[in-house]
Amino acid sequence: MNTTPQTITPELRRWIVEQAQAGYDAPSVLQAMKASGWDEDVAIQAMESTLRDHVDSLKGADALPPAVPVPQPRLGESPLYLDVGDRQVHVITALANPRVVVFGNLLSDDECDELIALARPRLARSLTVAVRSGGEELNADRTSDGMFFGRAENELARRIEARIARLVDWPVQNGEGLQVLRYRPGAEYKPHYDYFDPGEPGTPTILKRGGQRVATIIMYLNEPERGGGTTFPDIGMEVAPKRGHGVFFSYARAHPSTRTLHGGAPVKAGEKWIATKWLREREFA
Ligand code: PD2
Ligand code: ZN
Repeated sequence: MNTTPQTITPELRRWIVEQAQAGYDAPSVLQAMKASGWDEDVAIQAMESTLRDHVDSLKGADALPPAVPVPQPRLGESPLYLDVGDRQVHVITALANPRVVVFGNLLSDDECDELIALARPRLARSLTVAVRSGGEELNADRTSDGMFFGRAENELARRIEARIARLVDWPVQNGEGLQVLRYRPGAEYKPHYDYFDPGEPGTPTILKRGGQRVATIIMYLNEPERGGGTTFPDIGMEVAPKRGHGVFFSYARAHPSTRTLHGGAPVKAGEKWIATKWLREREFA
């Protein structure tokens, strides 16, 4: 005699998922359900629909955002130098996955000095984009002082922007203005991703202007005595802050699978100055 009510309750669905997670195969679960009075057809239907829905919910949670095109230095034939019009940039180190390229001779000593001189009077304690509101806020993970140049704000910014556009083959209009940061001894930038977190409520507002960030170039304007490297914890890499050098990395989706977690290690002695250029998917107007 069958006295079990044959309705598929949330409790039953939870139990089915638990059995599957515990490693029981479908015939065993079916057997257990039949033994406790379930009609075989109802039990099969319950298992099928529950497990299909469960797999779909996992897909939704784990789904990667779609990959988008990213800036790419032309490294196809392993050149030692890249001609960017007004100078030959040196290819020091190139990693394919994640795409990380260290460049030398990206900026001249005079350009580094001029950027520092123009930025110094405008420095303020660094803000980061507040992911909740889309505004800006003080961030304890970033203990540097900084400022932004407007894009093409002066002749030097224009020259560097045009050079980078050519270096990584990406429209100059898709770049944010250059940011300059100064780290004093002890200052650091804790590991983070440069893309905007799609899960944060402020992100849709930020993305209206130019879409996602898809690549970063950090340029070193001076040399601290010790410390201050740019670290990539997922790949165990540290880029030395060598004056005139720059590190480029790209991220085709706003997701940790890009392995572009990176940070500015604490400066142990001296000061560290950098200029950062972030590149967007579309025109950053
Ligand atoms: O100063 C750095 O090395 C550093 C590290 C991580 C800079 C940035 N991120 C950045 O400007 O986004
Ligand atoms: Zn960063």
